[in-house]
Amino acid sequence: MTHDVSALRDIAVKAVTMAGEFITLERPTQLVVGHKSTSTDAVTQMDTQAEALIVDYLRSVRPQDGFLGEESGESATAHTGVTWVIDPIDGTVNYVYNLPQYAVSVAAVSGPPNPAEWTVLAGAVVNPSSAETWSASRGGGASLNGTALDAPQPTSLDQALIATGFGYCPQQRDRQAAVVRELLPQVRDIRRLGAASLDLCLVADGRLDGYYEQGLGPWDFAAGALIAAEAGRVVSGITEPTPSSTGVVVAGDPVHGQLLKALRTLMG
Ligand code: LIP
Repeated sequence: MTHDVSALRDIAVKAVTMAGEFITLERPTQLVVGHKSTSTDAVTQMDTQAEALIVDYLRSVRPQDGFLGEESGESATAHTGVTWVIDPIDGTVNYVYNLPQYAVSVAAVSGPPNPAEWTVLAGAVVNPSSAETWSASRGGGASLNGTALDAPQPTSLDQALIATGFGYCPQQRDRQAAVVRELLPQVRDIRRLGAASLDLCLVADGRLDGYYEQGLGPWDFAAGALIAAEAGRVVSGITEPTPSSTGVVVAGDPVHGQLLKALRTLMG
């Protein structure tokens, strides 16, 4: 089945734009903060309301598609073969603290709704705080606010600015801290910005030289991984060829290979 990836890209841009406006303009004075996997894994009423808004919009324009949302899970069979992968607020902790580094991420994928089997067709990520929207379509390139992305990249890991992130489980964070402690002397510097989709987009547009993380949800990286790939970056897992919850690694060539080798050595 062929898909109009350009049309899907436009829909993804409209979805993130609408939800980005909602979570900023309708932000209540008092956020109701709940928790999911651990006491620090925050979720607010804006996460769930923004996801519902996105699903309502997508259903209005693509009524036969499937959905996989961070907050509502998998719903609706993809009669068209297309599933929308939605993170209504990526960087929820930053959103709760009103730190301007959170995003809305929406991707359209074909095939089974899991990263090991799907093909990402189109995606969009918005940072409403900075009014920046990244988007891409498969084979159609990537852009930031409509300008094509083609940023140069460093050629060695020791000159690379690398971003990463940490999970919500203390035992996982302990292991992740051990890796970043050993990686730090090998790179220019480390950044921990708090939203995977934005980390991926910043690698795509050259404001980061690489990013890796373990323990992400598929909604965290579905759109950003396509945007980075269409911007000419190398996108992979750590132990697996494709991004998954076990790991995501994104950088330009040859830094990607150097970073992946260092991570595999450190993670054993
Ligand atoms: C976040 C990711 C981030 C990771 C955080 C959290 P959320 O997603 O975008 O990269 O380090 O721990 O998982 O929970 O804000 O949607």
